[in-house]
Amino acid sequence: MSLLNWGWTSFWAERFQASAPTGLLPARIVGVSRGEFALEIETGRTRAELSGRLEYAAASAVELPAVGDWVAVTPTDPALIVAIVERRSLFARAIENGDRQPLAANVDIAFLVCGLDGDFNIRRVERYLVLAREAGVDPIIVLNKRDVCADPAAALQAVASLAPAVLVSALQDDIPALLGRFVEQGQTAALLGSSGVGKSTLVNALLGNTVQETFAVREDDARGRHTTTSRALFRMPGDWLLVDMPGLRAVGIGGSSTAVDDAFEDITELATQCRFHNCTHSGEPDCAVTANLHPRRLESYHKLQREAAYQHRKEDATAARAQKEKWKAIHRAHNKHVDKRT
Ligand SMILES: Nc1nc2c(ncn2[C@@H]2O[C@H](COP(=O)(O)OP(=O)(O)OP(=O)(O)O)[C@@H](O)[C@H]2O)c(=O)[nH]1
Ligand SMILES: [Mg+2]
Ligand SMILES: [Zn+2]
Repeated sequence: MSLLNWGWTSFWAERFQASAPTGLLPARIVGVSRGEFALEIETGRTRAELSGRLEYAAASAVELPAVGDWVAVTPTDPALIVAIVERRSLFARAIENGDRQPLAANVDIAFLVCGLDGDFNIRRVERYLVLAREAGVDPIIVLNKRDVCADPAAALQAVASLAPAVLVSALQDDIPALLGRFVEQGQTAALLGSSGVGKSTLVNALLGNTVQETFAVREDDARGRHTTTSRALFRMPGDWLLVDMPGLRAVGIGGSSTAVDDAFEDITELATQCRFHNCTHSGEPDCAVTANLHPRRLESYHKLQREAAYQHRKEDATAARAQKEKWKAIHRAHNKHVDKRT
């Protein structure tokens, strides 16, 4: 099977040529599960491991391969992943230690999936939109399970101003038609959303058969279980690609204040009418944002801005620490070298 089926274009060929050492093959990561990688090479599917060098040199988790990445591998079995081809986009979320966890790379379209069976929460949608802005990916809001919602039209209206949105039932509707129209041939999309919102059910509906296990969310353990446990890239009829992944419990945004602003374009627009050009929209006189925006949306904006600022400081500290460790390692290696000579 050809790499063309997995999104390979002249764009990637050029990027690969520009950076990959000779003798290595291009491959796309199509599965990541507990540090093991499945990939597609020109001749088909194979397993892969990280080269020690790539693993060792990574100062952050985002420097390790993620599903969707194009990589350079050795022609061995298992293949060794030697380098990551420069990414076009990266979905990542902030994790505890100031680092970021890569979720999916080289994604063109993000389907932000909500379930209208109780999971629906517009504040979480706002958070996902920030993540999409950070990644530089176009978001589509997918409101799933419309069949069990008393007023799906109201839910659609609540998000309609935020991003393109679509109301679906993974169990009843023509999902290839409803979602496929957002994705062009050769593009890669990803499904993001909490556990149980129906991401894997959508994958199955798109493929017309059951490739992903799904599981009913039970009241008592709805918080605890994830049915999907690995990240995987699937080929869709119509020749586009789709990432399914486990539901995200925590959606930690990164340290970009601009990404938050971009996700709240209504605020940026209103802010041009505030009396002070540096208005923070927190009690200044003649603030057009405070006057016109729903208080809960403004509160959400301030909260996300605070979180981005906090994350920014943490990322700075982590980066400084990683840099220090790198130098220490270099010095250690150097000293060893000197010891050997004497
Ligand atoms: N009524 C209804 N149920 C749905 C719909 N879509 C999915 N479900 C059900 O919701 C449950 C969870 O679906 P999954 O597809 O496993 O959810 P998921 O988002 O993949 O969950 P994780 O893999 O844990 O992240 C299953 O019982 C599905 O049958 C829908 O449109 N309507
Ligand atoms: Mg799933
Ligand atoms: Zn203001």
